[in-house]
Amino acid sequence: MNRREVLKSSVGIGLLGSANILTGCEKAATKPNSTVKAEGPVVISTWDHGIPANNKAWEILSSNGSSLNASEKGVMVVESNPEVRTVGIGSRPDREGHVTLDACIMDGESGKCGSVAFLQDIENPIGVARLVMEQTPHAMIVGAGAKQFALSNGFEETNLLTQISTDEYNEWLKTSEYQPVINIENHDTIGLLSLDSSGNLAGACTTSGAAYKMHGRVGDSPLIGAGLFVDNEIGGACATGLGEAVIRSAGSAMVVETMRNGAEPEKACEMIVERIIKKEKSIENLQVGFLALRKDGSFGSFCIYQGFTYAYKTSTDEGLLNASSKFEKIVT
Ligand code: SD4
Repeated sequence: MNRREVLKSSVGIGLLGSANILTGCEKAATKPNSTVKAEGPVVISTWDHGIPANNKAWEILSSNGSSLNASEKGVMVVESNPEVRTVGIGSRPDREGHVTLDACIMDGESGKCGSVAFLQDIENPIGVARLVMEQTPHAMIVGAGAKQFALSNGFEETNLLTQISTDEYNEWLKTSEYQPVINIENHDTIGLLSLDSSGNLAGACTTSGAAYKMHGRVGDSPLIGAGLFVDNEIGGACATGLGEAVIRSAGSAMVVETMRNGAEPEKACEMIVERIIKKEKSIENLQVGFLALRKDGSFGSFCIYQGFTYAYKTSTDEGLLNASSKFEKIVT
């Protein structure tokens, strides 16, 4: 396919700092103030598949459950859906044909976190990450050790490679080109942040990472501070997009620190996106987006290229937002 990408700065045309509310497929008006104020329990999560994740999380939050449970169970819905091709079962494999998963969870109340990376044959890596947090003295377990830990704790060995992924992989092998296309799939990593009725924050992040990545590659999503960070005093943040750039910037931790220094959630996301743009040599094929949820329930998001969506749910409202972006991206 011959795709030419034309980047157009949106700053001059008033899109910077704005979030479009989408309901279903319908676009609503541009919001004048991009950080959304909300009270009481709140859940936000990345991409369109954030909607079912939020619905599950909301069942827990609305019955005074913990943000930790809400975050874990919310993203599990997406991990267990084989139609989501970038998280859990049904994911695209690496270039050697193996589905390998990364996930982490962080609990604001205890300040603890748990993570797994390069985990194979386990449908719900987020559940394993939670067990790492709660039942081991460690914060992160990877590869065969993580699988062994999961199996010994009752997780079942599951073939995560579906027929459609196998067929696509065989097609991919004909060229073996590794060129991730920004936003094309629109159903990426799920990062979810929640605030419960007790005022505690938690977050979870889970992914199969980049399709056709090198065997053994680990992205930002299982790395506390990169793909996810939660500080119960301030707020939480999570990331989606090219993990290598998020790792290089310690992205989510920096978003939280920027909120600590007084920035509103969306502004904090924007400042770290700007830092990444400045640092990276080329941003032509680089998408990074952050979500941030502050302790007071306000939230926001910012990404490099238009097209990153996120879902939110509060006691008064819910929907899908188009994250504010630095650039409009036109694919011709
Ligand atoms: C990774 N950040 O492994 C993940 C993938 C992702 O949008 O979120 N893509 O790099």
